[in-house]
Amino acid sequence: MNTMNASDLFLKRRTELEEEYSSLIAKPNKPADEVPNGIYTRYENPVVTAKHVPLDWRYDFNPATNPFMLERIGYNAAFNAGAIKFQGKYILCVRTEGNDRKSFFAIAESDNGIDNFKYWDKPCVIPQIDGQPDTNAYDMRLTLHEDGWIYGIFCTERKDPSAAAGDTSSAIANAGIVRTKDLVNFERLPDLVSTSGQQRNVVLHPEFVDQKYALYTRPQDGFIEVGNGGGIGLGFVEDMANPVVKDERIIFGKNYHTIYELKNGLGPAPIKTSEGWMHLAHGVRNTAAGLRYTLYMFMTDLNDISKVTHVPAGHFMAPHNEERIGDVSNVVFSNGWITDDDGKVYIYYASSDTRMHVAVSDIERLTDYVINSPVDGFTSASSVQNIIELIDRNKGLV
Ligand code: M1P
Repeated sequence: MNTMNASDLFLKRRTELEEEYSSLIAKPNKPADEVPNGIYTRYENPVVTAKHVPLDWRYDFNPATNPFMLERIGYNAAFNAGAIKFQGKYILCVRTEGNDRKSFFAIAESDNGIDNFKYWDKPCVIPQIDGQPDTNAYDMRLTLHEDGWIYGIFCTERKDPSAAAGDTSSAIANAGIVRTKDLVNFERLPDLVSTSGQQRNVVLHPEFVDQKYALYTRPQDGFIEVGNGGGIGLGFVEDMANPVVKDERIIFGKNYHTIYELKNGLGPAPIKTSEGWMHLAHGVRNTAAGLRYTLYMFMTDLNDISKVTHVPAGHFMAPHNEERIGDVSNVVFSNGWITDDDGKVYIYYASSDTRMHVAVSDIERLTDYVINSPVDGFTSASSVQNIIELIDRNKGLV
């Protein structure tokens, strides 16, 4: 017979929850147990998950108002995080999604970039535009711009005002913009104005280009359907307080029978290297089992950021083992990476719209990968040719 009284039960449950939470946050991470491909090393444990959401965001700790110690607010996922090194800490601006399907931003920090990520005390408060609240906000890219501000560009989604009566799912996606100096106080700027029907995956370039702000865009015709858009665009804005994109044009489009056949969108802001601007992006293709999102890399010219100079064939990273399963399965997506002064690169990526992971590499090997991997010849025969050239070199035949 259970002799525990209500207060003992409450305390027991609270203790169990706190112990489980503390051990999750303190859990060390280590390189995954597999021989890496040499380009990057995946780490074993996800770095942020819905279970990392602090307990006081979930439970009412007052036994008088929550005698059964029930979870009052549930969280479904923690994914697609922007990233930045700030005051010596590895910072993720995590797309945190409640059970109510609303995404919001919350900062999690770690001392070493690979484990012990801990959410800050409260989620980010993003000021709203009068009369146009964001119904859902997600996928923030953080860019420390040379003007001194940290900009956050995110997707703001609202119901399509022209949706037919009874249509409760058509939406309009655009780029929302905030800037901050401390990642706590955010100044909301007007949403991006562009000629495209919708925008997602908009990213600010960290340097001025001809005294203008340069923005990578991903114009698309509809919320899901990219139509004639769906590639990586580049446009310019004179003043971020009046963000009207001019001269937007696609610098890297979609291509038949590639990993970016259906959609092609930039990930985080590019990294400047001696060889060019290094980019991480996601490509989407369709399959009988639904869309498949993989990551790939490319490089643009240091002096002309619209000029794509190198694109290794195929994906750089694809969903692997348990990464394949989640709310939207068969997806890897990245909108954040951090470079240390010694050249180490922390690639933060989400799997299947559910959890965050890290893979570690460095500028030198990523540059080698981007510059020296064979390019896509867009046919099976040219892929075979790439393989034969490699074999012949290995056999000393050329
Ligand atoms: O579900 C996969 C991804 O779908 C969208 O990305 P994109 O606009 O490139 O297709 C976004 O909703 C993204 O958050 C999500 O991970």
